Amino acid sequence: MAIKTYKNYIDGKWVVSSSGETFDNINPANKKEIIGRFQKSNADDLNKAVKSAVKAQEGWRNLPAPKRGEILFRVGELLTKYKESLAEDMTREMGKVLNETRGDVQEAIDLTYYTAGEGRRMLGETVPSELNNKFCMTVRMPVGVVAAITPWNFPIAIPSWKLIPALVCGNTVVFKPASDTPLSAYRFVKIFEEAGLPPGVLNFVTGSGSEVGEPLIEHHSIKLVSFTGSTDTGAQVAHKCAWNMKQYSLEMGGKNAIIVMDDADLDPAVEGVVWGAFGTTGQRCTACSRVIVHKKVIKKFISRLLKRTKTLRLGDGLKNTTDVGPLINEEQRQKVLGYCKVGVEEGAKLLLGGNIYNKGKCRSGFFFEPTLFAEVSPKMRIAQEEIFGPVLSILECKSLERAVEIVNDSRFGLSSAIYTRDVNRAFKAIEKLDTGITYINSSTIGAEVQLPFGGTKGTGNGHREAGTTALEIFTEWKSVFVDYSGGLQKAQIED
Ligand code: UN1
Repeated sequence: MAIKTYKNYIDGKWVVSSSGETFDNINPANKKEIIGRFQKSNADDLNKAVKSAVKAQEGWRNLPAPKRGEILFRVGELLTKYKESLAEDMTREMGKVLNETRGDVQEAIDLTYYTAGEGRRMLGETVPSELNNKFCMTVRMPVGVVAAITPWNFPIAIPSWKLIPALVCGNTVVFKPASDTPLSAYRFVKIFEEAGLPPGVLNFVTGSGSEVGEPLIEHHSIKLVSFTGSTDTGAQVAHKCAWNMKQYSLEMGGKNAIIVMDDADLDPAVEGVVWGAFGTTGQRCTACSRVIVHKKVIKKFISRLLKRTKTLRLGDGLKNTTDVGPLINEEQRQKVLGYCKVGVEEGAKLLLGGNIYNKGKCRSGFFFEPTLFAEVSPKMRIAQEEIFGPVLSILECKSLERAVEIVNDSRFGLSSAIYTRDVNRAFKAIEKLDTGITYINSSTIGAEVQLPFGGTKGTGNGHREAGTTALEIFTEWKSVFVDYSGGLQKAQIED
């Protein structure tokens, strides 16, 4: 079959890059399969995209918000209509199993329906004035042109967290997706086009971080950068934006942990840990990469966990016999392998896995064995650094207080969980765990869109995506004072 070449979307037109070059998008479950060719764009393309977003700004912000919301509702309908084929394309380019790519699209549908309704809410406040005959209120205004820079692990869900609220709030957008998953991003953009989004309101440019991402962040017309990705890149985004007085919202790494107390129901705890650690092949920022188990139950827990983890079947995510797909690319696989070596060197006990998986058809993909390390101590690198792969560290604790200390001894603060049947312990954990998300008797993954998503410390910069909190990122407040006294009234001044 001929390999299709996909274009950029600028000012409502599908156009090739002025570089004249493309890059290949490959299937991580079978690296010989080229899924498509995408534009290797450069600063010139990017400038055109920003220019088009600037041009479209006035018209889009003047369209009443409920009308903007209506277009986005159509996006939700089209995502629903194409859900299955979007999921299939996503599995082919990203590797995670079909059930999870369906979930990825579903998360975008949920987010879209939830957030499109903001077109008829976008609540401000009315508050009393200190003077008679004066009315005070707040209204939300668009920020301007937004840059959306997104990762490959949730190729449609995470872009939806940015594009949908940005657009409903009246901003225009330049969208640069990760180079490992441009097809899902392309299909998402096609849906906006089909839904009737006016030209220039959403622009799509594929290419590398250095050739597209950097000039995008630095472009003087970009008012806000919404970025999800690694903490190192996020820090660079922050520096650049701070220097140019731009706003930025960052969603970065995690080193999420599940606590299993001695009173926990162990079977659901094992299921929750396996789902959190090996779902999406461990490539979620919410993935469970540490489990902290009470001394009294650790032996039993480990034996059940080991048995359960051994049942996981690796393979092509398109097959319904597969539980765990490949990693995204060779670079990521080498990184994960490197961490497994570090774990052994540091003295952790390798219970399972620890290596590249090359059996049968998996030989042609970037597969890695589900890995369990026991006897991990809190300061080891495998207990501190984000691995972004199917590697779980098991740590021991003697009390809830100690378990909480271990969870919080991290530069990240995204998601945490505790398995316990004791309501007092559950509430203590909610109070003490320093993360943006906490689950009781559930895994660290699977946040729902109507709640804020994000984390403390090195995970973010204080913002939260999704929920109504997304509006805090994508709008500016305006405070309005209406004086209907017919004279001059002075606030704060005594007559
Ligand atoms: C991510 O890992 O980057 O909570 C996003 C979850 C998903 C989103 C994860 N709803 O696991």
